Amino acid sequence: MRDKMFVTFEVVNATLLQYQHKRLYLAKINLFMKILKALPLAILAVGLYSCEPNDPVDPNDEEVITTLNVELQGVSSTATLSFQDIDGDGGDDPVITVDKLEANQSYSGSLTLFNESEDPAEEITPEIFDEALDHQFFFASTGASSFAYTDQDDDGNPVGLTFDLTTGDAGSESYTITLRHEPNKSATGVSQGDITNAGGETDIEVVFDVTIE
Ligand SMILES: [Ca+2]
Repeated sequence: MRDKMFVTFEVVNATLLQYQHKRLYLAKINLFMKILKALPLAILAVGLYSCEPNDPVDPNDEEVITTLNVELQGVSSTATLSFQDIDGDGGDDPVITVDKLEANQSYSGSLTLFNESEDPAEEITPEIFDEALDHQFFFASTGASSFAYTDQDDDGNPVGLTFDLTTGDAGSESYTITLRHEPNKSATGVSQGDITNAGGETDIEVVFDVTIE
């Protein structure tokens, strides 16, 4: 009887040992799998870190813009408005050229921007396109001409790199084109083109005196 009990105890003990070994083995496999899963993330993190540029460009920096060109495509004519001030505010006066516009005409408009204070000149348009969420152009006229956005950022808000212009009757008007950096696009009226509540910083503001005939 005592022998039998002892044997039974041995068997139970052996089974327990086996069970413990199995648990330990499973725990080891578990740890190995965890390391295996974490490895790609760790490699990715190291990879990302080493891709970090030595001289990171602050995305909040205002752009240096010396030149703004407005290309207008009408039904039967084209017109260009251009502003260039290589040395920035002060110093030399800006060079502004303006084509005459036709009265009561619809134009498809597009903007291009450059930093010509550098050699070679840098086109800024792609940067504004890439950072569309943080930029918006505003258009205003002293006359009957009206502007409508024809582009959108990823949130469905306007940018203004392209737009439609509808001119009014013959006469003289001033168009003001303003580029705001980090405007509040969801503030009242802003996505409709009203600069009043836009906030942010002005990257460039240009006034074109146009003749409509
Ligand atoms: Ca100047």
